[in-house]
Amino acid sequence: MRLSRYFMPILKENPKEAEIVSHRLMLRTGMIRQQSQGIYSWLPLGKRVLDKVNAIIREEQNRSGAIELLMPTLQSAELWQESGRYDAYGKEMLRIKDRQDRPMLYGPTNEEMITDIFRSSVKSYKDLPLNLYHIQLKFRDEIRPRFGTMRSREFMMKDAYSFDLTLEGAVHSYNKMFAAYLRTFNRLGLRAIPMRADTGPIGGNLSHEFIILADTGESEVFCHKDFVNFDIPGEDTNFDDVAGLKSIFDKWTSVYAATSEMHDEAAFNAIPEGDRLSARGIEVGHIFYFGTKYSEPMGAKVQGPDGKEHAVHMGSYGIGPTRLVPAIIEASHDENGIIWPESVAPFDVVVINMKAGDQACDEACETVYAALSKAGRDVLYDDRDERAGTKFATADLIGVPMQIIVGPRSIASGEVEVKDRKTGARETMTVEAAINRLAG
Ligand code: P5A
Repeated sequence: MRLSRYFMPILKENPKEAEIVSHRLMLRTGMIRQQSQGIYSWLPLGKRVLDKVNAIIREEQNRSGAIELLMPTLQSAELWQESGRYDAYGKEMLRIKDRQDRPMLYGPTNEEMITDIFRSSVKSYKDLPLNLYHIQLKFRDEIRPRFGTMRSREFMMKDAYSFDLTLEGAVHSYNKMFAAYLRTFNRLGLRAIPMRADTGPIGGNLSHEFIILADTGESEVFCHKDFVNFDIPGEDTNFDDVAGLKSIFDKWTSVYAATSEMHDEAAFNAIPEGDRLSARGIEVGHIFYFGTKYSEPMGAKVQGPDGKEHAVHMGSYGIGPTRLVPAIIEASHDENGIIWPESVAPFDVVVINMKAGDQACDEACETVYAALSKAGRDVLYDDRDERAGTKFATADLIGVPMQIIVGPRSIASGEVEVKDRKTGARETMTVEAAINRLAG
């Protein structure tokens, strides 16, 4: 991508309305734009990151055996009347009427709709277990939307829904998502801690929130320090291995961790003082087991091996991609801007032409840009007619992991500088060596 032809509306000043660093940096780099309170457009740079986050979420959901579909944002009120949640959900639900005066709503979550899909076609236990997910926009008319896309009214969610014949089956489905979440957040460069959590309007009594520790987080959390040393399940995790997945769950829930709603002061104080961690955190995921709360009233039943009808045991599992992007920034930035983990960086490499218009610089930049693009890297080429200092500041601000700096003096001897955004380490090498280094 040539920056001169791209759309990246960078702000020179720090936006006043932004209270936390991720919100400030997302606005300054032109990743997002507020359209009305708590409702955002994702501009091209932000969209690239969001897509990469979603691709990792999708890969790990698929790996665990979940199956992707896509449900609509608008739902009929009737479904919610069946489950009893239409009235119970309160003012957070945006209620609308269509031209025939039929009550509709902008979905805040999809338990009812997926239960309706399930009951319309699954009739036998032989078709279980089943886990269906989508990545879709949601709307919750939050009282206090704030911190940009961290807590917005319209936001994206990956929501998965599991169906099992028995409680034991449902617990295994829960453990699959538990392990998939540990892998997902780790690949996003984050250490998420699963904590016992309140279930709120979703329901049930088994639930974990996945929390990233950050001073700017909205949740107050309490846990044992040991979490930093726990192993993340590997790529070769067998998601059909019931005992194996249970041991992952048991390990990660073996030491104390709870959000303030579930906090048990006595249990926390039983931890040796030096091992206690009382901190703030960002909830990036939340998983629930709620049994037959929806399947019973909505008639989602299957025939069991005993020939009888059984309401299915269900769970639901959410991740917030549009919250994860700012959460990653909260965890990874410095005074000059964002430092993207490689896995979600909007570009892998930025090529900085210090003197656009200089023949040797232009040619070297074109060579590097073409070669790295051909090698499959996402390359941003800063070919703008701007001062070198402005270009360096932009590259640091937008946080692309590697920079190739092409200046008239060094290119005269066939050399460029390669800079690592995270460490700041710089190395001078030939154009060819730089290409080889960054192509892989
Ligand atoms: C689980 C999937 C649910 O809604 N139903 C379907 C269950 N859970 S939840 O905890 O309420 O939300 C899941 C995740 O969505 C993100 N999230 C938000 N992100 C941005 N702005 C918001 N206002 C917002 N509300 C929820 C969080 O990451 C949460 O863990």
